[in-house]
Amino acid sequence: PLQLSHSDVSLPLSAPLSSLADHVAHGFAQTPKSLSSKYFYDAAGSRLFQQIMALPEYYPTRTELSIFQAQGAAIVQALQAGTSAGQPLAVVELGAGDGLKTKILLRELLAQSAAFTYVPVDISPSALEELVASLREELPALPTEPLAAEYTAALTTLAQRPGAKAVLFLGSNIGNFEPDEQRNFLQALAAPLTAADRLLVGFDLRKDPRRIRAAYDDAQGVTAEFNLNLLRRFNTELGADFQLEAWQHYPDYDPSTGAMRSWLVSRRAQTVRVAALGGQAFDFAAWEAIHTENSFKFTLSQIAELAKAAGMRVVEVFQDEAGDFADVVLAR
Ligand code: AVI
Repeated sequence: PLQLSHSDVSLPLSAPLSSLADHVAHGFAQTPKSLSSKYFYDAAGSRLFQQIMALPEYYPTRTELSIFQAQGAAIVQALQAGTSAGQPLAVVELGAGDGLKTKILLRELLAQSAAFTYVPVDISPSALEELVASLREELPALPTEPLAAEYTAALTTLAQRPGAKAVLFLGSNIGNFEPDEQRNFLQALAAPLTAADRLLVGFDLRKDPRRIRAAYDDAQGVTAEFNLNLLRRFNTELGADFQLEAWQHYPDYDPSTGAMRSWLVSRRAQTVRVAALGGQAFDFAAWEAIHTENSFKFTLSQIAELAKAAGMRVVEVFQDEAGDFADVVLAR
């Protein structure tokens, strides 16, 4: 396999990330033009997302953190409830990022003297390298097997790995999928699990629509930079000639469906060429919008329905006092 190395950390890359150029050609052929939010996370995008998580408007990260701080012991117990004492556990986390919240659960697992291996999976090799380096400092006794890969590769890892598993899918990452993709993905996640295994999924809940919208339209403009970074990435990696000042970040929340969507809006009529696609030209009308991200918000009954549709049951729901966010333990 490919090896990425950075200081003393080297990570196996399970497969090359699917081609960015193909994705752009395909996405710009759609109506409306549409790109996958998974491409936000190059090194600069991962850093911007870390800044977003610390913004005053962006409540999900600190709310989930507060749930783990207040109820971490109970969450960790619920994750191990199906396994017999002493049985080694693999804690597989999809989209681990900087692992800030997860470290609370990992410390709790270590304190409960569980024998376990942490398998963080992330699309961003740079974010994962930082996570592994920080774990070596902070939790040196913890066996860690990082995987720089997309979620689908994580499913293969899950299927191939024997023994008890706890799968973490935190931060409302699930909201970045369309509803049918949410169900299909949960179903695929459940398939390699046994009745003893547990899945912990973080869901951002419906709330004051203005608070939700503000979380994606912060006053400092970090989220705008994060969205625009996608175009910057195309310029650097694909030799595209996007003029960043000709684009505007536009977030839009629909309280009737819980769909928080982000767009990049063209401020004028313009043509963009992409060298990696043989200089192919793409026309954008004035105020035409490219869809770049979904961040769905959920109700508790929607979560129960989603679990059921994916062939899983809700074992326990952990929430903050205000009911802003839910961490839900699921089992087959
Ligand atoms: C990673 N994901 C759950 C974040 C979200 O809230 O959808 C990404 C994000 N996009 C803009 N702000 C944060």
